[in-house]
Amino acid sequence: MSFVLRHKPDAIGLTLDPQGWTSIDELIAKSNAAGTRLSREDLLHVVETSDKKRFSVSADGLRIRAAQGHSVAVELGSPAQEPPTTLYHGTATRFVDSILSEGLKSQARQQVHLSADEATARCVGQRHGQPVILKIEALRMHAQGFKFYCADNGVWLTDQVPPEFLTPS
Ligand code: HQG
Repeated sequence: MSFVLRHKPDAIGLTLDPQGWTSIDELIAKSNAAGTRLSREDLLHVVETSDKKRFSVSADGLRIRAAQGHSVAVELGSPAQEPPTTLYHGTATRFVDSILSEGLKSQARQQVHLSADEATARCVGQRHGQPVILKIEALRMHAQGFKFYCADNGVWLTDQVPPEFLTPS
């Protein structure tokens, strides 16, 4: 579901609307047609048990989208918000020199992903290797005009973090 809803909807002939939503019935039908068995119960089970609440279902129960993490262009539609004073980014030791010199970039995703707490950032960083937590002066960035968005699941998103707002913790 992450692969299709974040990165490659066309792999099963699916289209996402500009906000990343797609029909649940269509996702199920196209997934099964492409050889990955998926029932409505399976889908709802994934939505309910995803540890990071990766997927949102629309209020009418008809549509689904990934809450964040997209590499395809989507406008999640949440308004820019004032962030907490500090946000955190978990990465791996081998990326730190580059990040401290050129800042945090969104790489293959649409935006840089930031966590509200250090424990979550550590989990994110561990996916890449020996984790390092970077502290981001988010409120100071906001005061200087950088925009922050909070995804449906509480992950904070911004376009980039210049090095002057970053410190290793
Ligand atoms: C690094 C997961 C060198 C960045 C997580 C990261 C998150 C740089 C990697 C979500 C750099 C990109 C996103 C620079 C950034 N030089 N390296 N200038 N700027 N990087 O996977 O934040 O489990 O695209 O530090 O929990 O790790 O999939 O981003 O290490 O919420 O739901 O480039 O994905 O969620 O890696 O993870 P990613 P991320 P899910």
